Parts: sequence; C-alpha cells; structure tokens
Amino acid sequence: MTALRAHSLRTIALRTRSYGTVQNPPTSPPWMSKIPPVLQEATTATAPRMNWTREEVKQIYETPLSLLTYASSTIHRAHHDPSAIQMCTLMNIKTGGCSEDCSYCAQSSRYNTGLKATKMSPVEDVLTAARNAKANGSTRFCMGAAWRDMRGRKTSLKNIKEMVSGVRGMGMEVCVTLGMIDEHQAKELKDAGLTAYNHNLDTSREYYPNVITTRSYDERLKTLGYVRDAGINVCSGGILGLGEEDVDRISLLHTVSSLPAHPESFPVNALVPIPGTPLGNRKMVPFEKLLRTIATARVVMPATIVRLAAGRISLSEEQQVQCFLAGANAVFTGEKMLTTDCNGWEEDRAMFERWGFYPMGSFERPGAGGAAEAAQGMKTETEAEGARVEATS
Ligand code: SAM
Ligand code: DTB
Ligand code: SF4
Repeated sequence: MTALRAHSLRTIALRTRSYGTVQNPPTSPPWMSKIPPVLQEATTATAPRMNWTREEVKQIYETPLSLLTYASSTIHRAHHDPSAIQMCTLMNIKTGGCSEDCSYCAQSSRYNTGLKATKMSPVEDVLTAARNAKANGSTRFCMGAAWRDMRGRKTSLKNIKEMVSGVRGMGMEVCVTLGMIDEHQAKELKDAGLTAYNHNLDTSREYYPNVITTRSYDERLKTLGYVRDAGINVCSGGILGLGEEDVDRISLLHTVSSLPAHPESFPVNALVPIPGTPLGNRKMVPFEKLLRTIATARVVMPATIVRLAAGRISLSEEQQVQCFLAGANAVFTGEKMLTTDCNGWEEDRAMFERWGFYPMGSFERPGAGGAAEAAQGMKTETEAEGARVEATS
C-alpha cells in the first residue's frame, strides 16, 4: 500500500465515525475515485516517465486542485528536499532593441515601451554583479540578452564565455538566455563552463502564433536540441496569462515532458503586462491556473527544478508558499528581473525563515552533475554546505 493511500485511508477511517460507532473503513473511499489512476500511479513511481500522453497530462491537470497539490507535494518530497529553494539572480547584460515581435516583451523594438536600448555590459560589471548575488545567497546567476539569436556575434560570444567561466569560478551555477543558438555556439558555451541554457517554449504550439510570429516553435525546439546535445542543462518553460486556455497549458506541459530528456528546470512565468506591448492590458492569470500548472509540472517531471519565475512579485506570501508546497523549488531573487521588479534577497530570506525553507546549495539536485550525485536525497544545511564546497573546489 502506498504512503499516500495508507494516509488517505486512515483519514477516511476517522471521518466515517458517526454517533460513537466506529465503522470499518471502506477499501476505497469515494473521493479516491476523483484521483485519476494515472496520478495515483505517479505518486509511487521511482523514476521520471517520458511517455506521457496528452490525455494523461490533461487528467492530471484537471484533478480537483486540493487532491492534485497533495499528490504533487508527495511526489516533490520523494525527489527533492522540500525545504530547499534555489535562489537564482538575473542580470540583463544587453537591454532592449530586439528585432523580434514577442508580444509580451518590454525589449522588442517593435513596441513603444519607453525602454532605452543599451550595449552589452562589460565583463567586469557582470562579474561584480555575480559576486554580489553570491554574497546575498544566490547560487545560480542567469544572464539575459535581448537578441533573436547569436548569428554574427563573435565578439559578444567571446565576452559571454569570459563571463560564464568567471561566474563558474565563483562556485555558482551559470545560466544564459541569448535567443537561438546553433550547435557550435552551444559547444563553446559548454566548454566555457555553462551550467544551463534558458530558452522558453513560452506556450503551446497551437497558441504560439498568436504571441510571436518572427520565429517558429520548431526553431525553439531546435535550439533546445543543440543545448541538450552539447551536454548543457536545458531550462525551458512558459508564460501563463497570454490569453491561452487550459488546453494550451496542458499542451505545453505535454511537449516539455515528452522531450528526449526532461528539462533540468521549468520556469513558470506569469505574464507581467508591459504598457506599450500588445499584451500590456492583460489581467494576471488566475492563481488557480498557476498552481495547477506548477503541480502538474511537478507530477510529470518529478526530478525537474520548477521555477516560480516572472510575476511572483504580484503573489502574496501565502500564495508563493502554496506554490512551494505544490512542488515549485526555485525563484528569481535580487534587484531586478530583466526589465521589471523582482522580490529582493532580504524579503525572500525573511519569507524562507518564517516558513522553514532554506536556499538550495549549488549543484544540489539529483542528476545535475558535479557533486549532485553525492548530494542526492535529503540534506541538512551543513551537509548541503559540504556539497557546495565539494562542487566548487
Ligand atoms: N531574447 C532571449 C529569448 O527570447 O530567448 C532571452 C530573453 S527573454 C526576455 C526570456 C524569457 O522571459 C521569455 O522567453 C519569456 O518567457 C520571459 N518573459 C519575457 N518578458 C516577460 C513578461 N513580460 N512577463 C513574463 N515573462 C516574460
Ligand atoms: C524566465 O523564464 N524568466 C526570466 C528568465 N527566464 C530569463 C525572465 C522574466 C522576464 C520578466 C519580464 C522582464 O523583467 O522584462
Ligand atoms: Fe527579443 Fe527575447 Fe524579448 Fe523576444 S523575448 S523580443 S527575442 S528579448
């Protein structure tokens, strides 16, 4: 009998007492039928599954929310330290002036968002920012550039490689998000020590043309393939609140969980409406949809880091904690997202303290390489520190 099932049966046994008479618990309490068999099976699986059908993902996504989040929480505990949250700091190393028409983005030159385009930041400024992020407790540093792709950007790539190896040398995990890259650029970034490459699918294949027309879904998948083949961890997720529906969120979850390997991390962004963009007037995605997406991601990609990304600043502390309990285990924290506000380190540290969370150590996850294998399973903070030292020395 599974732990979830045993606990559930004990609970029902207590609840079926009536007028002092203790009745025998039924073998399967009626509410259990509301949990689809595919979700019940997922709670006892020991390894990630790559062959989810879209119908199965739909059944999981549509499970009554309290039952879904209880199951996702159980799965989360089986694969991760549920108290550890990865703290990642973003830096926009090249702001604005982008040729693409992503209808959510402050940095597209097609919309009048009032953002001033800049040149790429000098290597030394980036390393100073990374040092500051590390001093504030972040273990991952992610550099973003407002580019469609890396074609013809030889000098920029050279500088970015210096940034990557410099940050890596500080013992931090390093991520970049530079638009589309080819296999050679992926290899160069890997050789420089890159931990992860962020390239979001953003939404379903079906809804995608409503959001972006200047590059295709398949081009995005190609970049993810080059990243994966170069041995870099894939970070790929989506944005909720673009006007998509449940069917699109299910489709996105199905696509990422059916990739040849599950992404190492899955960012869940809630659209931050940017005045001047076509989506500038959209309302925040309902919290229920955000939570359902996080919980489903945790179920279908149990070993993946699920990142509560853009839009977190609009959530209450209690809503954020619900996301962590449902399986989210990473945040962006620091002075800024790319162009918008971010929850700061101090605020996050205080929240973690109140609820019993702590920052995840560098490379402290199953399957992440480095010290990760040694760091599998539950950890105390001291053990995590040991793994950090091991990973960085
Ligand atoms: N130019 C590169 C690219 O598009 O791949 C890298 C930077 S881009 C800004 C990174 C991701 O941030 C986007 O794919 C999108 O998922 C997310 N993002 C951008 N603007 C956002 C917004 N206003 N609200 C929520 N997420 C956003
Ligand atoms: C991701 O999925 N979200 C981050 C990071 N990857 C690069 C970016 C969010 C951007 C939010 C809007 C802005 O600040 O411009
Ligand atoms: Fe350019 Fe990236 Fe913004 Fe699209 S999301 S407009 S590619 S910076």
